[in-house]
Amino acid sequence: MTLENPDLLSMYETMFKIRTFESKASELFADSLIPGFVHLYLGEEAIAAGVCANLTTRDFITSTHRGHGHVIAKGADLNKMMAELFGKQDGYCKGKGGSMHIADVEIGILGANGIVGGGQPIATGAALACKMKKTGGVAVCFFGDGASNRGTFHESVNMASAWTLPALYVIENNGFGISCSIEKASNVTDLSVRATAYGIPGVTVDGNDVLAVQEASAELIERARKGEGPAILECKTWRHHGHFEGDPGEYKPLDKQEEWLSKDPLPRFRNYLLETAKLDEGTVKALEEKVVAMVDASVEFAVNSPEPDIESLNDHVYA
Ligand SMILES: Cc1ncc(C[n+]2csc(CCOP(=O)(O)OP(=O)(O)O)c2C)c(N)n1
Repeated sequence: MTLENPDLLSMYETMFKIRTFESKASELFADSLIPGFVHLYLGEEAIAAGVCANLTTRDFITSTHRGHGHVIAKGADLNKMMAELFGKQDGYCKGKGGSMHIADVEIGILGANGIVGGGQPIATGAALACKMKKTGGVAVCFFGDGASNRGTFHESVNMASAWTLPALYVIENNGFGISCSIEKASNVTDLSVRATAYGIPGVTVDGNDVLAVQEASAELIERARKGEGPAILECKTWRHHGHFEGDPGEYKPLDKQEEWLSKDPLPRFRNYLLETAKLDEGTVKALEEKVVAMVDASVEFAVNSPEPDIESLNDHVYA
């Protein structure tokens, strides 16, 4: 499928929104304005943007501890996200969940998740619901290479395959589970080969190439929608920062870090827009300025939001 310029620009907007929101979060965390843990998606933006370009509100996603990119790409509200990061009353979880618990069920965001692999059975259940209710929706499950070694991965993919569920399992292979390299954790080069064990398609793409991600996921999502069952998409990528903010990431080999920085998905796609899609620089710059203003506004919203009332400490915590 050839994308028209408005769709290309919209994917770039998503990527730039993630980059700007997270760069700001990194600064604010360093200034001690954001409490708790923050795991950034910087460098991996093309995956969420490329996959979610094929989804609508009837579709579901599950996310991870590194979830800002997924939820932004699925349409989450930046104000409510930033307020949640600040631990403020107007955040998605009224300030009680933080970065790893952002959810918006109305638009199909079934939650970031602090449990590695926790989204896999949830997405499988959502896919089963789509099938039983005949909504035509699909469930996309994002997770890392580390999570692809959990039992929940194998159980979920096997069930989805046996029941021909409309699910897509997206492995974001950034080379590390915390500081443990994928080479130490697995004996296969392309994690998508695991699909063979479940009799479903498995595809590996360059996760820093948003067009490759969009194209491969469009095909796998379309076949899931048509009732042809689940698939695995492995996107090879690299996280620019450490595992969490504050981790210097010294275990990342410098030559690899440099090689991947040269394949940064944002300038790469920006160049494509200007040179191949022939968009004019003014249009792209105007969009970038709009996004920067949105992110700045989200910080102002979060700063001005009240702290949660101490009386509400136990509200909405237990169901
Ligand atoms: C069930 C479980 N085990 C261990 C952890 C601790 N932990 C947090 S993130 C992480 C690594 C995850 O690696 P990966 O799935 O590759 O995602 P990435 O951080 O690279 O995006 C681990 C082991 C956890 N949160 N949950």
